[in-house]
Amino acid sequence: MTLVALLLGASLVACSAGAGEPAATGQPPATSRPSGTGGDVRTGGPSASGSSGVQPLLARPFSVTVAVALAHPWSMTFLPDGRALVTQQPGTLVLFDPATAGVTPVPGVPTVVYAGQGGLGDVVLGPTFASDGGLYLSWVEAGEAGTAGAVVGRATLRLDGSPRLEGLSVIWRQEPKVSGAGHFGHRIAVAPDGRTIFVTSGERQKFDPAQDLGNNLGSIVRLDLDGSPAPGNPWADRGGVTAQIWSYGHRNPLGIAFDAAGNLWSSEMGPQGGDEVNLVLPGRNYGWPRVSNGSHYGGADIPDHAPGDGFQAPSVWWNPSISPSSLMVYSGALFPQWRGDAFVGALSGEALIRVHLDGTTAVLADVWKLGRRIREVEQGPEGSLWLLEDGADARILRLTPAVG
Ligand SMILES: [Ca+2]
Ligand SMILES: [Ca+2]
Repeated sequence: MTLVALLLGASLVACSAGAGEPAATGQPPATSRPSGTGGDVRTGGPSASGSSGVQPLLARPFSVTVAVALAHPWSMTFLPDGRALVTQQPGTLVLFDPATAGVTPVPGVPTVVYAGQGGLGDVVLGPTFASDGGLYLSWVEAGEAGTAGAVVGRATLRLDGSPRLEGLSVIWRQEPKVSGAGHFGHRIAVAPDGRTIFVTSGERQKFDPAQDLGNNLGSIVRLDLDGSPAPGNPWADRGGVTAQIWSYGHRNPLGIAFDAAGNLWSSEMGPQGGDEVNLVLPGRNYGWPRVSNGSHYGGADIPDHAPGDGFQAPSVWWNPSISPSSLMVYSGALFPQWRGDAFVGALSGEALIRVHLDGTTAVLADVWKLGRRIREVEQGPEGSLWLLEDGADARILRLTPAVG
């Protein structure tokens, strides 16, 4: 690709997405070096050393098209027919057709607690969706005396006649329900063998529950498709919610995805300067709130991860924070150079971030500043990248290779 083509690609981006940068902000040309945003972003851990191998690019290698405006989108998943389901945090599920930009409400969703970080959350297709229409949704449910907690439900999507959900039933709950409206986590990943699902469960801004195996806050759980604890979990013999837990010591894991080799990765919203990408391994303690490469808001110290401390260190971390909202692993054809890599959406970082995955090693590779808070990254059927912006004036963006 020539320099002219790269610059042309960049100008197309600015026009179509209205992002207004890089030229308007005076920032260095779009794509970052491996060190991220000019050295402010640190990556770490033994696995992240000797990163690079990634050439600096002069412009973004993608063009951005605004597919549709949609308020408060939280999660998106494509159907086999090319349409996509999108959740809206206040409690609406819609069927979006990229061919027409049409948005159709899908009734049958639950009543949700829409407050703070809570509302309607993730939507993912079940392993047998093609034959039975089964899918999983997550949302925040009210408890007694003003408490709340995330739940996961299973339902059937019916596309004969008007699209609708049928047979919604709750299969998993955060326990206990507590006060507050933050750190629900509640993203879902179906295991590659189609026999279990993994759910991220934030620590609800309560800190110590993340170190307590007697609840399922601050953990990643592994469940059978019906929501019961999956056989073979690390603490299966303890029963109760403990039998659900796959890993713990998590703060607010908002992204989770498998790579093609079956490794499980998550992105986690850390405290001040402690955002993470983690390789998720069974029985491991990821350290929150005992250790973090960041500190408490306001600056109070938290010991950093250190070798031999008994806690699983992150594969990649950010200081200052970028607020990772989601994580997906790319497997498409349109960007063959990125196949097998993870993409992270950044809220406060207002960026799309590529993390290069090589086996069980992860290295920060690209940070593309977009000037908008990014709520989720998803892959389209033909291999395009799709972004959900965050907030009331959000848009759904489609990324395709830059012209040239
Ligand atoms: Ca999704
Ligand atoms: Ca620290």
